[in-house]
Amino acid sequence: MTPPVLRRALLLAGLALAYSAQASKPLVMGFSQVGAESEWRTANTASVKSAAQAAGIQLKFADAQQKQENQVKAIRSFIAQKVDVIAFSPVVESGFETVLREAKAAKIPVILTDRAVKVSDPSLYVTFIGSDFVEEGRKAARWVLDQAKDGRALNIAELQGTVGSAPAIDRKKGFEEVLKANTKLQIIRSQSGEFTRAKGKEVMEAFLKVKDGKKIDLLYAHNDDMAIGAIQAIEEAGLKPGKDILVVSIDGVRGAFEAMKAGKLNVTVECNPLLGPQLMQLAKDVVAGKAVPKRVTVEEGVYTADQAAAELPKRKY
Ligand code: GZL
Repeated sequence: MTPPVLRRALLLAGLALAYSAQASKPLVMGFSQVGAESEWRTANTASVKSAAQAAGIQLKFADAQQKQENQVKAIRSFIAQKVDVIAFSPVVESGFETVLREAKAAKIPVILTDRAVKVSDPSLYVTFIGSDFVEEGRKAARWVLDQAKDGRALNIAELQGTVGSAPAIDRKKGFEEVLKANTKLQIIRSQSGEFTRAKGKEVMEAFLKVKDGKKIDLLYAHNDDMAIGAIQAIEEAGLKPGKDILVVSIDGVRGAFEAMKAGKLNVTVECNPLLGPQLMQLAKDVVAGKAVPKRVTVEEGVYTADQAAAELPKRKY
């Protein structure tokens, strides 16, 4: 019969071992990424993966190839694997409520990164870290207003991002909100280029073929990749991008700085993809039960063609 003192010592030793094993077990994060559609996304994925490694977080990474059903499947899989935390960038705003309720029922905290969701119950996610897309749209429109200070009229073509996605909805909203200050500035063509170079080029080719007697003076693209595709279409139509057709876009990726340096893009509104380090710290705080803000924003600037050459060597993505 083990004496009570020895029994208690063995129990405490067992508890200490169990605790230290638990404490040394790496935090496991399930991450569902939109896809690999743009330079921005590539930089965002690299930031998430390198930050997870630096933070000692075990990352289960799933690329949804821009399909919502793949994101729902990935989140369900993370729930089944009993990860400690789920993080994802929702490809579109709606249609995630059911699977987020499943995560809540499984007591797995969810962090939104990059893009937001529309849900009836805000407790379905703990926090959202990402840019203010409405403000990005406003910044783009403010540059356009400045170009038209001399009273000129501008016909605008708009390449929208993925239909139903937060950046596409909000960048359009912010742009139109500011643009209405000048009725001579009119959006005459608008269609989704799905945030990709290929689709951006294809849609711009179609814009340029429309025979309605209206000349396109300016292109507003919701991301640099579509702008770069459209620039190719403009050149193939025998026009000078950045001059015959002014080009305004969003993201601030390296390709945009190269296009500005070449005089083919006029301005890019920065959208910071390097969310990895902040995301990993949020995950650790959430799992440790610490209070975190419901909304975490990121710092971003606006870069014009005259700044491109000096800025290019400094760009981190
Ligand atoms: C914005 C991000 C958008 C980028 C695009 O935070 O969701 O998706 O602007 C990317 O380049 O495809």
